[in-house]
Amino acid sequence: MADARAPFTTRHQRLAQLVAGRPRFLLLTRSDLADPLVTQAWLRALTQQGEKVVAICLMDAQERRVLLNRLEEFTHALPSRLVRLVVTGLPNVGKSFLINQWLGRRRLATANRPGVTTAPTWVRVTPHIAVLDTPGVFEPSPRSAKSLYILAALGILPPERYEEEEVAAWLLHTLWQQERVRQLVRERWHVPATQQVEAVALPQLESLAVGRRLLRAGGRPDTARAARQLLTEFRQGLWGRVTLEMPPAPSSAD
Ligand SMILES: Nc1nc2c(ncn2[C@@H]2O[C@H](COP(=O)(O)OP(=O)(O)OP(=O)(O)O)[C@@H](O)[C@H]2O)c(=O)[nH]1
Ligand SMILES: [Mg+2]
Repeated sequence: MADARAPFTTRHQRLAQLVAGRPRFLLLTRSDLADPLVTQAWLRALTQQGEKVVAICLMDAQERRVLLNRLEEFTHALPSRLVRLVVTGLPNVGKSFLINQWLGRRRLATANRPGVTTAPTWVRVTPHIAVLDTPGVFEPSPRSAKSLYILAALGILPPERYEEEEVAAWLLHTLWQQERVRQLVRERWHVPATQQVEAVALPQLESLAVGRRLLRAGGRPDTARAARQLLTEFRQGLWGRVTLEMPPAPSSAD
């Protein structure tokens, strides 16, 4: 499983090698929070690369039913009496949540933060299918500063591994060019459209803190509180449906 808002960065790159030769599905979760047009483009690009891929909002019962029916159809076509599925991916992408929904009860711990599952657990979801829930795993080190910012912004990286102000400033800087996001954030933070907001990230954070009257003693903008609120609201989808990375351009063979 990976996050539809950053399908490249939130995908475990070595997994394809590790499970080579076995059937696998890629689920892009939180599709309700991603830009739908960009998600379509990702699905096309990944399908072209030979992936079996589905974008899904795991909160949507109908979408979950369609997915589970597809998985059941697939496993019933296999010769073995008991099919074992491993659900794997980075932290907080919804692995345990999906398995609970499949079971119809809260068998596994879930929460909207990384690092909830701490040990692999087998769960029998139907007489024919056993599923292994696994703790979210990271690659040994993030590939770049950008990938670290993306993982932090999406709530996949544990909070002790990043500075909230730095990540919120990066997010603002990255998304400020998008008119739709700019308008939403200005409105929510009471920064009038007429007021100049610097394109440089930290002063931007300061303008927003002032807009919401988040001030420290002495009247200085409280950028730490502004950053925390911005990140929380981004993760709740209050900046609109936003995808943080674009798919590769279609190959000429298409
Ligand atoms: N809006 C939205 N929220 C989702 C979606 N999928 C999962 N979530 C939320 O994400 C939370 C995290 O899910 P978990 O199942 O605990 O994540 P996990 O992948 O098991 O995480 P670790 O155990 O840390 O590896 C859930 O509690 C849901 O509230 C989705 O498609 N859309
Ligand atoms: Mg889990």
